[in-house]
Amino acid sequence: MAETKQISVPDIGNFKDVNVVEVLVKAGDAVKAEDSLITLETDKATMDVPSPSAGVVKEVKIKAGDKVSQGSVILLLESGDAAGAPVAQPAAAAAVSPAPAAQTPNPSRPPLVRGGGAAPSLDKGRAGEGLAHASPAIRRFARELGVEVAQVRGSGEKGRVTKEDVQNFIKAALAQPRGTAGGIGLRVAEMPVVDFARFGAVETKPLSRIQKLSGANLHRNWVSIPHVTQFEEADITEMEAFRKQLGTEYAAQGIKITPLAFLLRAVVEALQQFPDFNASLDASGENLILKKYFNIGVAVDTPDGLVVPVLRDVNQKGIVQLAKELAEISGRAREKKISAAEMQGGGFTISSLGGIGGTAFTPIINAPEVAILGVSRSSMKPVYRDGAFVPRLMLPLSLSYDHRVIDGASAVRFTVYLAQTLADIRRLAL
Ligand code: CAO
Repeated sequence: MAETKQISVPDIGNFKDVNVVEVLVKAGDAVKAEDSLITLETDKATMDVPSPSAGVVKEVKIKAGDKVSQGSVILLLESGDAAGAPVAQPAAAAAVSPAPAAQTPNPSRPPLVRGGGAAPSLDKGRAGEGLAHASPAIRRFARELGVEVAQVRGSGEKGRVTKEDVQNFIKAALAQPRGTAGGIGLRVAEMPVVDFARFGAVETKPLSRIQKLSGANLHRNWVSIPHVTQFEEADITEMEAFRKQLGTEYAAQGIKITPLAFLLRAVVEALQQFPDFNASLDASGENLILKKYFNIGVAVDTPDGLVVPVLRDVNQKGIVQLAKELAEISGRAREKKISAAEMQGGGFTISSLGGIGGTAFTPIINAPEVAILGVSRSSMKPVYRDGAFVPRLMLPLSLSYDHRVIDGASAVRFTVYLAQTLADIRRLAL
């Protein structure tokens, strides 16, 4: 049975004749318990008065600009339930958000909720929302739509951001021309749509599922991270001699020892010396999370595209063990038998194209990691030593790094250290 109730301003502390800056509902609106009805503003704070119960607004008794105190009638609410929706006192108390309340200039201010009735929720603006003037309800509305209130121009009283302002902001964003990369404010010219068949025979080949998934990530990483690539050459003449020797010993057991197993160990060695390379920026972009574990992703080329399984705790494993795990995990990757969990938790990635060829390349960082090592094919080169050219096997390394986190000097120190470690693999035993 329907019942019409008067909803009035609850206890708002010592405030009297408080300015109504916004009326958020109109006659005919259906509201839920805790929906904001009006916004009040004192010289100290802005507060929303939530509805104590669900119902339909019959008549609004106040307008923006009115002055109200505790007990002033806000509106008539017809509830669908004779008993009225319960006024959830604990929830009402929770409506006073602790963080903004803590920012109230007068800490000895009495609590806003006493006894029954819904409490107004206070909001003085959150960090990052800068000087924007908006009620808690509008802030919530904007947050739900992913809009930063600080970016919205307020058209209300004293530059207050209204619901319409937020809606107009979204409309304007949606009306941006296609080709605008959202989120990072990058505007690029639209890609031309060309009918290639006008110039000769063509065939349409859909991208694989992996290509589509990794493509989106690669694109994001490429445009949002300032990449720099540092090149280096490591003298792996001795390492190769040792690898061949090991290879012969382990071939009987079916274990193939490739240069990548050595690289994994050497990279961990370098990461231990330079912890910033085994790290990620946190969500605020203001802190670096240093990882104390050494999980290394390895890019694996599969018929369906690139996948990056992660080898765990590489610091705790020897070359032979790593060679075994590499063969096993890259084999499973090619058979599409890698789980999502096996591709997570990395701190650094190696992309080795050395089995195929190449002299150098610029790998794309596997965000949120901050660096990736590209490896190309080793070749014999004349190296000038002690007054003469000597033939040495040189391995090209290409380290791409996030320049927000790593500076050029650190990057070259890292690659020099890595090259020295590979040149003298006795260091790996240290
Ligand atoms: N220089 C010279 N030879 C190399 C080498 C290098 N840097 N790296 C590997 N080789 C040799 C190996 O010793 C092996 O030689 P043999 O067959 O004579 O013993 C041969 O090349 C093939 O090696 P492999 O590729 O089977 O093994 P791997 O451990 O080097 O690499 C894996 C494993 C999974 C990383 C690799 O197969 C792969 O998929 N690489 C492609 C990664 C990729 O696509 N990256 C691109 C990312 S960006 O798009």
